[in-house]
Amino acid sequence: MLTRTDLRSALPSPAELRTTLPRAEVDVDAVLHQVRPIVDDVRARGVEAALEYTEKFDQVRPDSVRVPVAHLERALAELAEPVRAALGEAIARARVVHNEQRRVETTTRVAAGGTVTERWAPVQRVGLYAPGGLAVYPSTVVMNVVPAQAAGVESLVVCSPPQAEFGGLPHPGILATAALLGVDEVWAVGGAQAVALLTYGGVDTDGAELAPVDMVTGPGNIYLTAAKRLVRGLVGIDAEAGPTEIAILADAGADPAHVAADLISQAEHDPLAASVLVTDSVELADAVDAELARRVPLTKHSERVGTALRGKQSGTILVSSVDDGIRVVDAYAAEHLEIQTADARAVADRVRSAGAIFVGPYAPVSLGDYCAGSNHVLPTGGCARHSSGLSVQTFLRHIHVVDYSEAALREVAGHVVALATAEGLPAHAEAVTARFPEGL
Ligand code: HSO
Ligand code: ZN
Repeated sequence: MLTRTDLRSALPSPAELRTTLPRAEVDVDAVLHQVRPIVDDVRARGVEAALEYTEKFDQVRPDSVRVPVAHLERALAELAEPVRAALGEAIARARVVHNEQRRVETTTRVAAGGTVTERWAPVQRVGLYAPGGLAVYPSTVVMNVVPAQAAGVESLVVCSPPQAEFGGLPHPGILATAALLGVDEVWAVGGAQAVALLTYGGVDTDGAELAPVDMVTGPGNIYLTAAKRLVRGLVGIDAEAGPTEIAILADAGADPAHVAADLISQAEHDPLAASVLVTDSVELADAVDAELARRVPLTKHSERVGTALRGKQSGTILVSSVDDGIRVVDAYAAEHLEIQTADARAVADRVRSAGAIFVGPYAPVSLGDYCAGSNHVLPTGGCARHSSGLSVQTFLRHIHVVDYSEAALREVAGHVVALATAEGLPAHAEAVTARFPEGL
């Protein structure tokens, strides 16, 4: 079922691997021209424009953008008890992990009387996007909100498209999760119009202010990603999210049933999802294919899964050793990487690029999707080479606070003057010498 690429005779260089390895092509630039007019229109006409696009794309017009709090409370009251308990556990575990990531201020004494303090300040207001449609994931609301709250973000708005079948409200699972997390501001708006409204703010149908945010995070389809790309700079954004990916580095000792189940699990998200097996064992690759052939027809979303597994973004990569396998997964920089080899922890410790690493036979990606305590909003499309998933850090800015006494400035003044002069910026030098009229 998985297309094979045989790299056993010669391993391409890391740069060549980037183009050899299977990967979905997502051309965000290609939809920018469709998204830009929507963003511009919402900027110009605010809520009225956002509601028109909502009617057009979601086939529903909510009474107001902001969802009345009573609807959040009702959704929470109506949430099935096992789901409420599971979300509670997911939230508790994520909070333990993310609260520990909080930063402490550090002050460095650079010279006598001269210090630089690195102070951490949360982004003040954040918009967290939760998709609708096929991808209504309360767990993603958890994964966005928990780090923002742990960072100390004062003001949070969860944004999710209204759904006709829920009377023009976002999915009740999203509303209930927001309530469970203590978020009382939810906007019923989705897509590019949501990103624009979050960025520019507006006035709701009842005259209430919809305050603009400083940052927009959360996954979405290509149009949402394009909108985030357009407003980037005006607001902060997290890494651009593409279709989800799982790579599994496995040796002959891995259980093919587990490997197949995990490859299927992420393929379930999206026909464009990528499931990649990297192994030094042809026997394992054959056994995984047999397991896939057995399991795919039986799984609920078998069509979507089959499309994803047969797509050019998925496949098996045969390598001659686990060492080469590490080189391959490093070049691929998967959103999710499972290590199912002997000494899995030691192998995991050698990997340099992945959104998250799942070690050994009892850490399937599904665990991380919900209840590991780790975050599941992770860089896709190879972005793990330069970016990280959501964390407390995402929602923090550091501010360098420079505090020098007269003596400390005097001590280094000659160097500042020399550098300013060398750069042809005498006014910079004078800003220092002006403080010492009697000379340095
Ligand atoms: N695996 C997805 C997250 C998710 N899974 C949500 C289930 N629900 C991207 O990391
Ligand atoms: Zn998932």
